[in-house]
Amino acid sequence: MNSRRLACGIMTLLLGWLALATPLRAAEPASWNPETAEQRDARMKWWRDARFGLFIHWGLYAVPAGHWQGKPIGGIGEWIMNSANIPVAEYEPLAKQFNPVAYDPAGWARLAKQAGVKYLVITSKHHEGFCLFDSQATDYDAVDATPYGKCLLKPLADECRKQGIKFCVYYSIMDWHHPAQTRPHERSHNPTKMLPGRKAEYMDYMKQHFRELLACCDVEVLWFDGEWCDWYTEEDAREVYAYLRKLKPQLIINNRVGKGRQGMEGLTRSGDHAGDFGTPEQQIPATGLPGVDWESCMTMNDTWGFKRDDHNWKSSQTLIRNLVDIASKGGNYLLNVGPTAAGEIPQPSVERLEAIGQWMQVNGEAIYQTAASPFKSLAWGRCTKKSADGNTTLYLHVFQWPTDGQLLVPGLKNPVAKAYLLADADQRPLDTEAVEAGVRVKLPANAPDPICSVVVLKVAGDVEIAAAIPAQQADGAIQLVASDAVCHGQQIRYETGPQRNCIGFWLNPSEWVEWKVKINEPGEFAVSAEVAATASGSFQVVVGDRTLTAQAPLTGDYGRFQTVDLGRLKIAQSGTVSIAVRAVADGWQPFNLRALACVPQ
Ligand code: FHN
Repeated sequence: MNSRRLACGIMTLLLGWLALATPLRAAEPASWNPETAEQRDARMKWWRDARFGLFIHWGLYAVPAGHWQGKPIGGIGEWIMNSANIPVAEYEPLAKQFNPVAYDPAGWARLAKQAGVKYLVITSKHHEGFCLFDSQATDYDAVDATPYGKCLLKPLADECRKQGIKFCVYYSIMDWHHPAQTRPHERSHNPTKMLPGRKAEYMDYMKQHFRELLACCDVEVLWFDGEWCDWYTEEDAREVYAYLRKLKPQLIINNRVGKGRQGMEGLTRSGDHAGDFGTPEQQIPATGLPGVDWESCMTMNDTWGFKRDDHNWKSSQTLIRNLVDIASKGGNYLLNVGPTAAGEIPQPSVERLEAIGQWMQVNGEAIYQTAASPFKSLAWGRCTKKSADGNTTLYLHVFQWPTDGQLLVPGLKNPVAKAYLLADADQRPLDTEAVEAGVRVKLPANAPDPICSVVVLKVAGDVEIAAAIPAQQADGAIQLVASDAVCHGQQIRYETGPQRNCIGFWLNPSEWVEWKVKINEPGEFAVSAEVAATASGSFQVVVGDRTLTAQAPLTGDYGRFQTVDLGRLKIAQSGTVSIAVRAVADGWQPFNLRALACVPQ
C-alpha cells in the first residue's frame, strides 16, 4: 500500500472511529438537523455565492459509450447497463477496459477555472456501482479493478483546490452491482430491491464510502442520487444526513439524500425532508423561489455519461442564457460534461466551457454573489441584484438589444445614481430618464455582446418597483397567466415548474383567485381557460356583476393542461378591473388553472 493510500487509510480509520463513537441509529432523537438559520446561512454562503458549478459523469459506461454488442442503445449513456439489460457478470469486465491514460486532472481543473465554475461535482459511484476512488469496502473500484490502477478522484480534488474550486462528489444510493441489492425483474435493474436482512450491510457500506470520500478528498458537497428505491426511507435519509454532518459539520448535502424530491422538478415538497438544496433536473423553475436554495443540473447534449453518437449539443448562447436565467431566479447552474473512457472531455464541451469562460471574464460580477431579480419578468432579458451598504446594484442582462437604443426598466421607481455597461472598463455613464412606466436607459447602437450584454444600474436604498398589472393588449385581447394572479386563501397558491406554472392547491372552494387588469376597450369577450383536472368541478368567471359558469374538463392529470372555451362575458367598464375565478362549492372538485384569455368579439 503506497504512502498516499496509507494516509487515506489512517484518515478513514480516524473518521470511522468518530462515526462509530456516534452510533448510527443514535440513541438521542433523530434530530437530523439541529442547526440554527444563522448557522445554515453561514454554511451555505459559499455555495449560494458560487452560482455556477461543473458536473462530471464518468464511469465504466464511458467504455461502451452508448453501444452494446454492436448496436446503438437509446437513452442516457450512464444507464446503458439498464437500457441494454446487461447482467452484472457481463458488465463487470468493462472495468478491465477502463484505462483513462489521457486523464489530466490538472487540465480538467484549469478548464473548469477558465470556465468560471466555483465548484465541481464528479460521480464517485453512479448506479452501476463502480467506484472512481480507492475503497477498502470493495475491489470494484479504479484501483483494484482497472488497468489504470489509481484513484481518480484525489488527484482531481488536489488540482481543484489549487485552482480555488470546491471539490464535490455525486453518490448513487441505488447500486446495481452491490450484492445486497437485486433487480426488480429480469428486464431491468431499476429500481433495485434490497435483499431481506441485508439493508444494514449496505447502509454500512455506504457509510464506509462516505468516510473514505471525506478522508481522501475532503468533499464540500455530497450530491446524492438514486434515492427513489422503496427500500430507502426518509428515516434512513435523516440518519445519513445527521451522520455526514457529524463527520463534517460544514458539508452541504442535496435534497436527493431524502425522499422529498418532486421528480425532475427537483424541489422538495413541503414537509420535513432531509437535504440542503433542491435539484431541478434538465429544467429551470418558472420563477425564483424566495428562501429556497436550488440548483438546476443540465447536460450540454442529451446525455450525462459519454455517448459516442450524441452530437446534439446546445449552443453556447443557450448555455450562457441558462446561467443568467438561473442566477436571475436565485439558483445555481450545475452544467455537465461526460468524459470519454480515455479520460478526455469531448471537444464540443471544451469549446462551450471556453465560450462561457470568456463571457464570465467580462460579466462574472453580474453572476457571482448575486441575488434573484426583483422584477417578475423582463421582456428583453433578465436581472440579477446585489445589495451593500443600504444601496442596490442591478445587473440588467440584455438578450434582445433595443433597436431604438432605449431600454425600459418597467416599474422601477428608484432614481438611478449611475448607469454604465459592465463591459466598459471606464464605466462611462449612460443617460437614464424616469418615465411613467419606469426608467429608460439610453444605450449605444451596438450591444457589447451578442449573447448577453450587462447594463449596471446603481440605485440608492432597496429597489422599489411599481406593481405592473396586466394590461389589455393593443389588439384588445386579454392574456392572463397564473404568475400574475392574486390568490385569496390559505391553501390556494401559484405553483412553479414546467409541469405546473399554475394556480393550484385549490382544495377549498371558498378560496378564489383574481387578476387586476388595465382595460382600455370594454366590450364582449370570448373567454377560455387553460386547466388541468382529474375530476370535474364547476367554477365561475366573475367581472363586476356578470358571471360565466363553466365545467372543468377531465384532463387526467394535474400537470396535463387543456384549453377550454367557457363562453362570452361582457366587460362593461375601462380602467383597472378585477377578473375573478371562483369555485362553485356544490360538487367542487379541485383543478389547476394555468391561464385565462379574453378575446374581443
Ligand atoms: O439516473 C440519474 C441520471 O443517470 C443522472 O445521474 C441524473 C443527473 O442528476 N440523475 C438521475 C436521473 O434523475
